[in-house]
Amino acid sequence: MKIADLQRQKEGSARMDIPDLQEQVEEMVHWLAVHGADPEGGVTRHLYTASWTEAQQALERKMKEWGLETYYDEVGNLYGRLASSHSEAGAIVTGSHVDTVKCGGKYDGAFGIVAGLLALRYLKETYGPPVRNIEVVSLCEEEGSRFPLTFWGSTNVTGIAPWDRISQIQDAEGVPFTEAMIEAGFGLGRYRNPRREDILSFIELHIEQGAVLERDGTPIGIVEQIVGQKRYTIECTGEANHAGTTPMDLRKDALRGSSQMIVAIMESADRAGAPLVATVGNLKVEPNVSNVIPNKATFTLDIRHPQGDALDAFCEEAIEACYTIAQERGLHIMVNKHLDARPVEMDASLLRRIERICRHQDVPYKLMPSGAGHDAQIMAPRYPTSLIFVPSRRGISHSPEEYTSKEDLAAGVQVLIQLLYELGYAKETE
Ligand code: HGY
Ligand code: MN
Ligand code: MN
Repeated sequence: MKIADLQRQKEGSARMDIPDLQEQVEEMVHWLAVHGADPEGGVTRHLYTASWTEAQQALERKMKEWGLETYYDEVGNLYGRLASSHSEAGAIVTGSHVDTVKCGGKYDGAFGIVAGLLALRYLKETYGPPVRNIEVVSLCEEEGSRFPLTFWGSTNVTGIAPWDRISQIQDAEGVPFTEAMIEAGFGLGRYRNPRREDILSFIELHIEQGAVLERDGTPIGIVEQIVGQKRYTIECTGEANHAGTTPMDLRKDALRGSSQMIVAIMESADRAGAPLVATVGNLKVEPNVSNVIPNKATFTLDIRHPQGDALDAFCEEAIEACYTIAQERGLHIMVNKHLDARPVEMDASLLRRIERICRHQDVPYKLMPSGAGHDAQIMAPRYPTSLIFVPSRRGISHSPEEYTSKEDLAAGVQVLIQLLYELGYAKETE
């Protein structure tokens, strides 16, 4: 062990001296972003697509190059393991999701994976085999951007994935989920069962995707709680007809009905006020022709709130309003709920440990909630879990404008390294 590190250990955990860490992190983020670079800007790396496969394969090569054991599970989660000297030891896992939204940023998900890679390389080179296995995971899917299904990676790790639903879902081009999974080489029984019973802690390092840390000039956010979120797809069916010859009172206009539903939900969200948020991110109109009254309109609904009962009450009222409007307008609606992620607290003792590390490293931090959903909220009910934020410039995310400075990226990696060191190498962790 390097003298400097012995010294560091004695005084408590100051920052590790890792030459050009800032440049390494920034380089790795750009290196991964190449896979899925979208001509329209940003990164589009959807589950089981070619760019997704390229990214996983590039990460696997990097993990091997840095001396980690690598393996996939049956749905395409990719792990790099720094093996313990005690084979029966459990695993400290860090990482995030490799998929992105359409024309997303370089950092969302990806930063947590490359940070984990850099942390494991440093720990391996500096301390050798840990007491407990330490792993970095590139989770296959979190965003729900290609298929109406989210957290596919982490829900498989925790054993709650909706396998009963996947045979009925397809992407916007009509590609069935199962076909896409098999095409990417998964779901064929070739890899290990994704369910993990041996995870001792899950640590996710992620960009904030909000403007609080930047506004406060604070480099590290330690998340106390992640909001609950529900996602629906609402399909309205009316009657196609001639735009010129159909009197207004004889129409079954699916787009007019949907628009009324969307306005009703948004006005109800305005009345509910913060911290509730409601978003309609996708609206599809059929036949989508200027002189035909739409016979079908399908829209998505994303509702979030830190309290479970408030979230449930708002959603119940919103869906009720949709049925009432449909009835008034002679429309038929189908409501498909495809996500119900409960609000979840992060692990208190990990949170205290991260506070201590920030104080020792003399890095300002802020305890805060997360308005964005994360794999950590799926892991938290099953394993001690923590979520650590670094600032997002102007709070922008899910956009090519997403950016975090290399100084802030490196500060996050420093905290992660120390946390993994304490959890993975200390003889006893409290
Ligand atoms: O939508 C979210 O909250 C996350 O970025 N997937
Ligand atoms: Mn994310
Ligand atoms: Mn995201």
